[in-house]
Amino acid sequence: MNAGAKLGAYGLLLAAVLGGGAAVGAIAGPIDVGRSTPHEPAATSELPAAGLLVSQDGYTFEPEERTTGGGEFAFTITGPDGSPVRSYDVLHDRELHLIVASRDLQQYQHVHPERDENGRWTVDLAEMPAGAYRAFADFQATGADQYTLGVDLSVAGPTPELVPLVPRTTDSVNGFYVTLAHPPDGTSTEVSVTARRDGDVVTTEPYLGAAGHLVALRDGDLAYLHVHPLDAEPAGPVQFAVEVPSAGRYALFFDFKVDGVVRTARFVVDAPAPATAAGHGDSDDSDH
Ligand SMILES: [Cu+2]
Repeated sequence: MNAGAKLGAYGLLLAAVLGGGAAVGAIAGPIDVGRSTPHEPAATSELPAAGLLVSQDGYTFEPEERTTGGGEFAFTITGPDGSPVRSYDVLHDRELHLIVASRDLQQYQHVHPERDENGRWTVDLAEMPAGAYRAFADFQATGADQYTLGVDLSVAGPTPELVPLVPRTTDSVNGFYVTLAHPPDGTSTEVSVTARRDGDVVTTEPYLGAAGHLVALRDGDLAYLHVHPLDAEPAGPVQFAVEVPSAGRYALFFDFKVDGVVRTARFVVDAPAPATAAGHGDSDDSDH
């Protein structure tokens, strides 16, 4: 394994690639995002937001139950031939990443199910408050593209009042104080994150083949963003590139490992409008 925490800067850079513009408005999630811009849509969105479809190119995310109170969650990914996929490529150290987030983006779990020889995946989920959830399966069947398929789940019970999602750049998690800074920029959003324990900056341990794992979900429809770690080494700033499909509010969930324990810090940021969109005043040399 790896040594314990070392002193050092600990950061995260989030580069928002704001290319898709309003074209993403054509991809309707189960809940209307209500944020489509009034501008002319860009010609194409080369990287449509993931996680909005339960089935894509013949691959389908099929949970055995659509309600959960925690405990075992079982599902299969069926392939174009209709049978469960039984051969996967490894992405970020795992064959499949399962993310469960509440619709209000207050609850989050990132777990790694186990697969049996028949292609049935099972994992124990922690208990979650009543409400509406979405589960995401991020995987790459051997010989196919990478997909992130999403399905709605519910946790029965009296639903608590909806908590509004407000920007937040600090989080406290199990003795760690984690801060996020992102200097505003017209064409990208750069974010650096520092985790401290007892006032000392800590360096994360390798987790899922990188210095940490970041998932970004869009407020409104829970679009699941493509995130690419830019640094494999935990020492020094940790950098990610996040392909933001539209201006809007995003929740960022940063899984980091220290002393062998994985923890999650949660932030909320407002990504700027794409510089190429008409009427955005911050960039005057756009070529569109
Ligand atoms: Cu994972």
